[in-house]
Amino acid sequence: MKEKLEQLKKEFDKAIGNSVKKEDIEQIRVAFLGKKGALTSIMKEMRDFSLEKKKEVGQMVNAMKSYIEESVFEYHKNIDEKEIATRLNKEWVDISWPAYPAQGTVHPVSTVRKELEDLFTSMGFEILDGPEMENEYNNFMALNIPEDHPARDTQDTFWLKNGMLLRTHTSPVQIRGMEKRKPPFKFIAPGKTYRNEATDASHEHTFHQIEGMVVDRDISVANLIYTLKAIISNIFGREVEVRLRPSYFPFVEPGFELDFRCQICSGKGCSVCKQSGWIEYLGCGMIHPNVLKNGGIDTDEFQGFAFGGGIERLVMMKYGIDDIRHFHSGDLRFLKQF
Ligand code: FA5
Repeated sequence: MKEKLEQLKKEFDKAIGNSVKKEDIEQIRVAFLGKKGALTSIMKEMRDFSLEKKKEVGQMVNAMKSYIEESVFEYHKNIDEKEIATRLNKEWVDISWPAYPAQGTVHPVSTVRKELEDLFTSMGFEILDGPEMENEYNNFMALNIPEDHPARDTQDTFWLKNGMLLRTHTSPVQIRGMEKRKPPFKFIAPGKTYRNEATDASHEHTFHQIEGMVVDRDISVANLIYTLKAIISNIFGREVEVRLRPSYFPFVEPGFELDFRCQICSGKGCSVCKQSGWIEYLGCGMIHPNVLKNGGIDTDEFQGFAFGGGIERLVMMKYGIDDIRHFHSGDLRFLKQF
């Protein structure tokens, strides 16, 4: 048996020594270790051996098996290394080469959002962030919108299986902001919002809003109007006709809406402004005392104003974009213009 194994080793060494391809090595492995392989046949012969002989021969067979397995592994490794070396000789990377300039462009919504943030911070506002997955309390209840309130119908909601929702507006950040601050304070909260509604030239299911909140002593509607006018004239860098009209939001009293003269049709009427000549841009007003109380604020001493506007609509008016759906289209011809 010992001679047989030595002979097998010689045959194996000869076979593997001549192989240069991985497939050849695999064939050799099967020829020696496979079900019908040479070493496997020797192992079958051991069945009739005495226990003592089995033990003695078994050790030799196992040693031979390990030798073949290790050799196969080494040969595979050598071939891999040779292949890598050949590739490295042919292909090379000059790590001192400068990086290519970025190919993309900044999304127009991000550009205007940044402009808004810079403007507001220059006026002393903090920037707050809030989660897009919100709870019902912050999105509705704490904003004076109980469960059966008709105002919920104006913001069709994506409810989640875990009982939470995708925030329908940035106003829940008002609640989060108040809980962590003592007045006086002023902050903005830009971010993504979601509504389960049909899309058209001026409505998306996913869009951005910017919320603003100012709480201090002696705050009035005049402060609100001044702030909004300052922001709008800076963002456009030109005169844009706006109008403020009374409106209703349960979390402000009195409440208003601010509209732009439609910049797409110069007020003549088009699909974006639904032939009205005006684009609704934001809701605003003096913060309702119930909301301030929900935020733990003493309403005898402090008042405040709040506003929430759609960033896409602002970008549309600024650049004359005639359909809000372009923003999420991923169309490079659109995006490369900015
Ligand atoms: C609100 O979301 C209130 N939270 C705003 C507010 C804040 C009022 C603070 C008072 C005080 P409204 O649903 O009207 O209100 O939305 C505000 C703005 O978001 C709209 O004027 C519009 O510019 C934008 N907007 C609303 N729905 C959409 C939509 N589906 N697609 C694109 N923009 C939208």
